[in-house]
Amino acid sequence: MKKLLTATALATVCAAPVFAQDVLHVYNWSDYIAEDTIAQFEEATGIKVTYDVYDSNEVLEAKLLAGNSGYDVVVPTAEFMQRQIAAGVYDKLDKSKLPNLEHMDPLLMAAAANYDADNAHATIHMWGTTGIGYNVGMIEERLGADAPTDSWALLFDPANAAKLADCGIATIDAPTEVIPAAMNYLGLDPQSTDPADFEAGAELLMQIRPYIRYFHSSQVISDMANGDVCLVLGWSGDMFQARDRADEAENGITVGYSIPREGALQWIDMLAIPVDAPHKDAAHKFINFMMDPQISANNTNYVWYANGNAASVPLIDPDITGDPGIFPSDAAKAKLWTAVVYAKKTDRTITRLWTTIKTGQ
Ligand code: N2P
Repeated sequence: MKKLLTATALATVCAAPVFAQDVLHVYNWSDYIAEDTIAQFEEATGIKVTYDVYDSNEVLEAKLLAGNSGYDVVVPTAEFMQRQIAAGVYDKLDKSKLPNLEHMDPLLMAAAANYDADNAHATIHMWGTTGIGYNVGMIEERLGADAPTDSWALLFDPANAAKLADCGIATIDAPTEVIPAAMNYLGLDPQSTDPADFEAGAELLMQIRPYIRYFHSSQVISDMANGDVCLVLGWSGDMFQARDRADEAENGITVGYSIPREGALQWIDMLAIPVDAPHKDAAHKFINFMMDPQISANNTNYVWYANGNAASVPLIDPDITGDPGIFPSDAAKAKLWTAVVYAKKTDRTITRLWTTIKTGQ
């Protein structure tokens, strides 16, 4: 009997660490990974993944700041991440467990290091732009063949928005991306933190507010693909996913995406490990797996976003590497701006204005 007890106790002790590393909780943006990546990771490592999604940095931030989210890997946008690092939300990466870091693009990692010195806390998942998705046929019907589909004027000129209201205008629910876009159209600095500039951007948004059908960051993909909306202020890859879905459905809808000629926000989304993550070893395995060139290319080929992995580029579909909406020309790149890390006070201004815009009063 005594022997048996000892054996059981021993088994418990030995089994515990194995079980502790056996699962992984990932919290990622919706529509942001190839459909078979998780299954491939589970098969390669024996780790069982619980996978949840969100579509807003604000939602992710609230969970992380509350603590004990239970998540092991999360995907914050870099400027949000910088603030979260300062708040002590993330653990440093153990780079000895991430040999695939060698495949990352040094220039993009340097850009990310502006938000996280030495890339100590995170690596890149994907990057993209916040621009204009549109239904080619519906826009042409209402505004003619020379509709300004390459300009913010398509949306922000109230005369255009009024004519497109019936086919449906939507925007992502991302105030720190949408209000600066309006500022950019007005000729103001989209990186400004002057409250008067945010007020001006919000005022412009209020002018087109009667023509906006809704504010939602993930619904816009299927609605654009189905022709339920015709104009979206949205994320590059999501609009390409909409185009892909429409093409596959052969529903006669052609979706376009443009980086407006006035400029657009270029953002970088990161893979990071919360400081209270329960399964840190598995988290490193996952992040390393995501930096495998083939896995990284598979993800890009599925979600239509550029990744940060230099070695994956030759494995990416030429339709994607050749698309100026995903891999912008140098001229377009010169017009892109990066996000500002806002102070609390600025955040409050933005939140207040956004509430006004959304409620329309
Ligand atoms: C994925 C959207 C992620 C882009 N659907 C947000 N930075």
